[in-house]
Amino acid sequence: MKRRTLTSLTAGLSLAAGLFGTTAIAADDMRIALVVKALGIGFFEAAAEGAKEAAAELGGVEIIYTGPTDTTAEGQIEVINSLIAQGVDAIAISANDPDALVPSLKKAMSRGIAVVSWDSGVAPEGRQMHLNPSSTDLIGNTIIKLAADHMPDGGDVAILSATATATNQNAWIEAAKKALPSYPGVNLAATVYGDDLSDKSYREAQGLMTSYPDLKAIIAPTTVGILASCQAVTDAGKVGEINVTGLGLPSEMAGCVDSGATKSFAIWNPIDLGYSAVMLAHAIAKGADAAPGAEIPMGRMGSVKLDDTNSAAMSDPFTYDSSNIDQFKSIF
Ligand code: RAM
Repeated sequence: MKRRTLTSLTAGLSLAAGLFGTTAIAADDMRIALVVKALGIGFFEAAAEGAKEAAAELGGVEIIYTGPTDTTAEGQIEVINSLIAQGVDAIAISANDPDALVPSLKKAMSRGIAVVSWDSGVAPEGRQMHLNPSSTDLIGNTIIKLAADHMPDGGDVAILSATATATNQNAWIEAAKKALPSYPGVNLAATVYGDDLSDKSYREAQGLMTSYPDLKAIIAPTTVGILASCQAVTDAGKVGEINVTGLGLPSEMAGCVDSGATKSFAIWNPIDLGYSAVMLAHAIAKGADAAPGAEIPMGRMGSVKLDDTNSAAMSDPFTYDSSNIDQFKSIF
């Protein structure tokens, strides 16, 4: 009897779902939205792979991979509002701005949607927890060291970042500036913004070469910016003069390492990051307590312990150069 009731209920739901053009989901299924800075960025596509891996492992989880077409907070607000309307169970977001998204994410949380940020954070009042890829100070020091290691005589370097409001890049740049005094002779001449758009980043790199003719390195803490800078330096015939470094994907940077435009660069595993973000969003949506000191499991990645801002870090960045790039370029 009970079974028959359940069957007819399911049939009814399927019919209703069919009428509204959606797929019927079982009562304990969960929809987790992985919201990225913008669509079309290789780093986020790799994270989405990890997100899908987590969903398959958890079972009954659907991943909605979404984001605006450009790296703006306005675009992400539209995406968030539509996810609220769809009634997703959790939002895991890499933010284009720490503050601008807070009102819409607060609205999401007030409707019972679990909200976590990952990669690029949201201010604490707009999310339940934040997952950094790695320690901010470590990343800041790493990006300066990558340049300094190849500048025995010191000289000018410039940073080519993503957007001027990106939480992650701004935190890394601040940490890089703090680390600078440990590298005497290395002078940060300018910081410019390519908005994680290839063409804008390329033009900004060209501008740096014009404004600073003695530039020794471009440091781009963005996968889009580092690749565009490598292309600009290559096209300007300055390989060997200007070292392009920062944070990149081995799959995208292999040619730059082969040509010598990039001596070395760093990154953490973006697949693991997307996987971890989904594991955390799932745990919190299921009721895990996101409070300072709490330890939250994230599947094969172990667990993280939240600090007093409900943030945690995944793992250390890894450095790639001609000795190991071939091993990794087909992975991410
Ligand atoms: C770009 C994005 C992302 C950042 C990486 C390193 O893909 O800006 O947020 O973490 O670079």
